[in-house]
Amino acid sequence: LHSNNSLNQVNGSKETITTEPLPLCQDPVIEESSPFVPNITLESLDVINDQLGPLLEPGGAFKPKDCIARHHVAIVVPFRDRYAHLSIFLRNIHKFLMQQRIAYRIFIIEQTNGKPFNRAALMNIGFLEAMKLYKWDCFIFHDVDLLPLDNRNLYNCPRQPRHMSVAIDKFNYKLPYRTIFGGVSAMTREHFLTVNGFSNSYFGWGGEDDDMSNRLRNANLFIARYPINIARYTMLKHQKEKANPKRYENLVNGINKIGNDGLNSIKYDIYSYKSYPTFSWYYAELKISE
Ligand code: UD2
Ligand code: MN
Repeated sequence: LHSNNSLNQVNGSKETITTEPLPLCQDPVIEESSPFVPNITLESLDVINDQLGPLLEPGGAFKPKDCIARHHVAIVVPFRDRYAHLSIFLRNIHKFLMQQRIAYRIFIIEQTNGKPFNRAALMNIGFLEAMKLYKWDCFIFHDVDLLPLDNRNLYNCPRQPRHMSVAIDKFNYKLPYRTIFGGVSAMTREHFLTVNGFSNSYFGWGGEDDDMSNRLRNANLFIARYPINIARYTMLKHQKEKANPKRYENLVNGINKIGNDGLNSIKYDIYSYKSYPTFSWYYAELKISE
């Protein structure tokens, strides 16, 4: 409420100027199929930052202007050495998300050189760093090379964890197997805390997503999914990473380690941090060993 005293003095009226409280945002309801067509031509990060920056708050954050967001979503992207994908991802994901009536911020968690890539540890770091900025209710863990293809794919967190990347062109738009949780997945803050985050034991390619799937089952959580015609994605081209030979062994032992391998055991330094117009960047050094 704002009352303008000087105005009252001048004309003697009791008039007050009030600001209506904003309504709560409504999730968009899209009945018909609504393709999102990503622009996958390469553009430099500088140009993307210049183009999209004015539409965003610094650090790649957004909230609707005309309503109060119902969902506060941290988008956490594990990253190293895929700059072409990063700029294509940013150019498209903001365009896609800005129309969803949610408040969100993009967290790019880059691993320093030295150790093999550890996607799961980076997501734990993303969770912890994001929580220092805001008490997000929803976390979406997102491969940098996946772009959504339908506007009905709403980026929020339902009662159960949601596997989002159900139908990817690379897998002929079919779910590879029932328990898959890799690619893009959504968990509430509570879900994530309940399972102690991801395991930090998976260095190199593979297994970390299945380990999370096991953690969820162990906590009596079930994987929800949008229908196959909505949860559609395209994967940008890349070479296949070398698979971690220990991934099966890790998976077998994983269930016994939930309580002491995860959010409560991750050790890292943030080597560098920067707020770019279209993303918040964390350069993280893992202090855990292979
Ligand atoms: C699958 C999963 C992925 C993960 C991975 C195994 C799907 C759709 N995707 O992806 O979620 O479980 O298998 O670990 O099921 N990355 C980098 N730099 C690297 C390596 C990886 O930035 O050097 C990041 C990047 O965000 C990438 C993601 O990690 O998209 C997954 O790695 P990938 O794309 O090489 O693996 P992929 O496609 O087999
Ligand atoms: Mn990939």
